[in-house]
Amino acid sequence: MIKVIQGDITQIKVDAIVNAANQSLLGGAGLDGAIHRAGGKEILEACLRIKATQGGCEVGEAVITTAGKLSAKFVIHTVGPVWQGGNHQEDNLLTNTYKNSLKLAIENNVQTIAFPNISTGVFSFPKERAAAIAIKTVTEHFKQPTIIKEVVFVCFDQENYDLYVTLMSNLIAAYNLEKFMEVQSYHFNNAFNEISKGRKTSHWMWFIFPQIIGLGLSAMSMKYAIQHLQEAQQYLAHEILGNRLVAISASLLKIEGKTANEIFSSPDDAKLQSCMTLFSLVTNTNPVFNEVLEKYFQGERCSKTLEILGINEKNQLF
Ligand code: AR6
Repeated sequence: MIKVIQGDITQIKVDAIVNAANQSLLGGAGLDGAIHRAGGKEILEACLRIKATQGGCEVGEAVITTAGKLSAKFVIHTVGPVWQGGNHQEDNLLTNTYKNSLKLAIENNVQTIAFPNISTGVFSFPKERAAAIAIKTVTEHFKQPTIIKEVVFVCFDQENYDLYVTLMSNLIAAYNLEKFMEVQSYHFNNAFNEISKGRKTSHWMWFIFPQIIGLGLSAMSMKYAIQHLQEAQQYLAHEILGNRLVAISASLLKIEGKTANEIFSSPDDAKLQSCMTLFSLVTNTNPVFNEVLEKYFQGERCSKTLEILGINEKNQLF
């Protein structure tokens, strides 16, 4: 699991916190100074022992010490690159700080680890670029089996926090849309054929006509729930998913003389209303969703969906 919080990393209760150190390992300004001050002299003594045996720490590498008086068990000291314009291996070296810290964490049986925004202070690495590298490297890590249960990105300043939140939400949205792409590769054609013939006969409602989270409790409905209006917007803007939803909704308009219940049965007729309600609310949406609501539900939107989205029908619609 990956978490993003805003705060002081010296106060975080995890197995290991990561320090944005320098090659001397003797402490410094910024976070490095804060960690040594809060953790006490034991940390510096441990750093000195490492320095005596290996002479310091190279850029991109990491070493581990006690966390002294801090509530973490360990401090992993890693040395980020100084930003020199981007043509001095800065991206690779920053990637290595995250990779090598995680490697060292695993070797020491660390399961929860907190990272600061390495190199983005004194070392002046551009914050957005650094955030993208940090998130990508940690996300890649979780694609392999690992003993790490939780990575916490601890952002000190507002700018970094906002950047991490935005990048993480985009990543989650992309991941969610990928789920729909995968399942629809097996089921969309079949669903489209059934609707074209005027009768839904198999199980595909959740991932063909997606609905807002909170309507259903089944594992399927949770897995394919849309998290918020912004995600519905991204779904509709997706070249394949958006066009498919519009196409299958438009094919509903061609059916003559049947109610939603006769096409979908219960409760999928209600799910259709929820889905159409959700997508009708997307900014600059396609008119087809309102047309389906008109044709099958007398223009009435799903009240539960409106409630979950916090929309007052009287104020916003019609
Ligand atoms: N908790 C979390 N993050 C913090 C904290 C804190 N208590 N304090 C600062 N930050 P920096 P660097 C953030 O300068 O750029 C030292 O002198 C801060 O807002 O500490 O890798 C070392 O000895 C920033 O986003 O590290 C090196 O010489 C991030 O931590 C050099 O600075 C990193 O800022 C390393 O520079």
